[in-house]
Amino acid sequence: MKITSAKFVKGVVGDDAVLAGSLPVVAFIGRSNVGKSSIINSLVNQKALARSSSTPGRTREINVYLVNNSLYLADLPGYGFTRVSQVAQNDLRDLIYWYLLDSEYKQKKVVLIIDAVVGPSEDDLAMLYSLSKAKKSVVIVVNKIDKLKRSQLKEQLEHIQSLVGDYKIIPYSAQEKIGVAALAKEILT
Ligand SMILES: Nc1nc2c(ncn2[C@@H]2O[C@H](COP(=O)(O)OP(=O)(O)OP(=O)(O)O)[C@@H](O)[C@H]2O)c(=O)[nH]1
Ligand SMILES: [Mg+2]
Repeated sequence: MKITSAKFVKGVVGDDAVLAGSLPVVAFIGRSNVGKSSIINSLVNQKALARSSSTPGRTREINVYLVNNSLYLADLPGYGFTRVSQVAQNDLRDLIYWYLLDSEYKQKKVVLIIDAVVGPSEDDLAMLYSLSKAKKSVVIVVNKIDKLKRSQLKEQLEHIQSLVGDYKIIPYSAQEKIGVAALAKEILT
């Protein structure tokens, strides 16, 4: 199956009918600047559907996109960005944790994105632990693999796999469009 249409629906900061289950939702989470928005753009093959910015921490809402008139993609704010105020960071964390863990909303899949160069941060591992406790269906995308040499990449993927356990890992580059078909298959089927 392919993504043939995609459009922005709305930005959400709390309870909203769009999240409530009329269509399945795939959520994208990860550190600020890890490439969540770029990955959505690469998946839907549009340059700027999801706002990607050089100003990390700017996304303060859950941005919801409709693909193929049958599935929502939810672009969540990033966590762990230290240059926004502590209060703002806490607000973002509350929104993320509320939507994924405390609310009644279901996700078809949660795509946890990890930076290929940095590897899993403490925040990433804490998030993964919470998601696994909540029995969410998680797939891990390791983004920005274009920044690593082939030999480094192999080593880093093994390292990441050893830290995340049995979860499936998809090596990815939103920039070079590597891994797009694998991720599309994972979230569409
Ligand atoms: N080299 C490389 N850079 C990338 C890749 N994906 C994203 N970037 C860059 O990383 C930066 C952040 O990308 P975004 O997609 O805005 O990241 P985000 O996770 O949505 O960021 P926030 O919304 O601020 O949390 C941008 O400068 C992108 O161009 C990739 O695969 N390779
Ligand atoms: Mg973003």
